[in-house]
Amino acid sequence: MHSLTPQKIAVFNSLIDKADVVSIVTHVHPDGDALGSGLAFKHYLEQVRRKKVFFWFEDNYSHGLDFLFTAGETEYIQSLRQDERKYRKAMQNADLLLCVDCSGMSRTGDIQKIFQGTKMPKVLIDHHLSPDAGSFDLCFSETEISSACELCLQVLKAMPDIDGDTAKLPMRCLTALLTGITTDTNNFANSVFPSTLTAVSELLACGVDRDKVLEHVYNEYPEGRLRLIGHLLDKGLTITPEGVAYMVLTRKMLRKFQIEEGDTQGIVNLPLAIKNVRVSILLREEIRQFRVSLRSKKGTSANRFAVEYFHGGGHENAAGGKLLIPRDIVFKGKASSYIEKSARAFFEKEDNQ
Ligand SMILES: [Mn+2]
Repeated sequence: MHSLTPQKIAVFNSLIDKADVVSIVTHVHPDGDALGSGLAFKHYLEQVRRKKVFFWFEDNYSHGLDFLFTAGETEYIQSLRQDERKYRKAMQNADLLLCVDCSGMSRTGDIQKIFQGTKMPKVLIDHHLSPDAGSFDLCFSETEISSACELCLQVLKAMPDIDGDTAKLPMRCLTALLTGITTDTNNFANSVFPSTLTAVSELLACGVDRDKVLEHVYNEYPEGRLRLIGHLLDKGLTITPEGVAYMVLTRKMLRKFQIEEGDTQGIVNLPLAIKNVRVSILLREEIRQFRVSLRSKKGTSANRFAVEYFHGGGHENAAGGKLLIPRDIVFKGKASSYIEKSARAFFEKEDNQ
């Protein structure tokens, strides 16, 4: 664990000491790991270090993650969203910026603009490939780890006031961490390392309610999500000869099945259950672009596919990107042929290596 040296922890600890107000940011379209790692630090900084904390993220999250927030917090976030100037100013005047679960500020969306040129120290805690370490004063980055939440737990445990004792962390912090580890490993189906199970074992020993996390995250979807999955798998799934499975989720479908932001999470994993599928791609229609999610089986790089054909990246077997209209395809009806062409080119290269 080379990113977690005592020197770096000491620097981070003194940056926290010197700060009264801390801003935390994470990636757009936040998932369980993004919210979990941001909230874990929020609760630690507020309850253990007595700091004022602003945690901000663009877009809404899946309803299954609502339980991470109290009703008052949700209301507060909504009120801030209505008064953009207020939160922008508050975040901009912070003494320390913490960026979690993204490889750099460019992944945080619009919010990045307000931190450009600001002088406050900036710290990155992340587990993606190729982090933008140069833009941060301090960087904790590991890729051989399940999630940002697992890395956050290691950093938090190394803090002098926690001193290796997970039980000293607030319960809401621990619940947030378990949520991120659970969702980023797809409920312990991928990216599980020995350290992951050790971390989770500690969280459970401290009394985190895993049943409650699972119930909220996996068993509270709206009905439309399951019906949409049925529709997509039956009518909208194509598998190329190279083993690339793809599905295109149109705005019309989202409307028909009453699907909200966040409710499509996990759908991209499903085609990997098919024997000859090596990569699964889900396109989601937006304005003048498709948002792209990619998953791959071991031995095939979703990251490389995303970098080469979708202006994106992420992890070796889970990545994301965009398909731009008209830059990549002339109109949205060309998405299928773009994927099929990319699949051929990608595997021609890959299989010749
Ligand atoms: Mn993550």
